Amino acid sequence: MNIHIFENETEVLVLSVEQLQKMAPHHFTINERVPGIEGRAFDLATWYESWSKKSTNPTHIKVEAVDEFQAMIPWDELDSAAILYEQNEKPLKKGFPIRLYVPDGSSDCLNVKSIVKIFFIRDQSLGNESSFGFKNTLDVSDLGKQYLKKKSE
Ligand SMILES: Nc1nc2c(c(=O)[nH]1)N[C@H]1C(S)=C(S)[C@@H](COP(=O)(O)O)O[C@H]1N2
Ligand SMILES: [Mo]
Repeated sequence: MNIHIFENETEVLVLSVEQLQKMAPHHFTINERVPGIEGRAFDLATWYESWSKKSTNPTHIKVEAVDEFQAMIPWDELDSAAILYEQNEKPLKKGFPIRLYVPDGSSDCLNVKSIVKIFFIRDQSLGNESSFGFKNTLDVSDLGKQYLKKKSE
């Protein structure tokens, strides 16, 4: 199962889990950031920075899962965000192909399992609140809700 990477709404990369994690400069065991969870993870922000070579950061990321659960998260909440990709040296049993953890996030609900799309978004108007939920039925931030609705029309 591949991971699709977008800049705003433009698909720019399609990667296997192996390709994705090999690009990442900073790996660690996830329990350094999320006590009680085991496995190997990489830092999301430095993955983006080392790949994109852009001088400024996105304003938000949006992640979308196989089951159409999604989350939109302001960049400022992602300081310790990590992508879990391996447990016991094997692919994830729960959350395959990859799972996001957002230790500085506003809710555990942002720890999206089974991510297949990551959007790096530059749009200040999306505001400072994170949002999550199933596609088209988001229940947290009105701004995020409007944005996702607009994009799905
Ligand atoms: N793909 C996907 N990820 C998801 C969800 C979901 O329904 N689908 N639920 C979220 C919510 S609301 C919570 S509280 C956590 C629960 O994580 P857990 O299954 O490890 O307890 O996963 C989040 N990640
Ligand atoms: Mo949740």
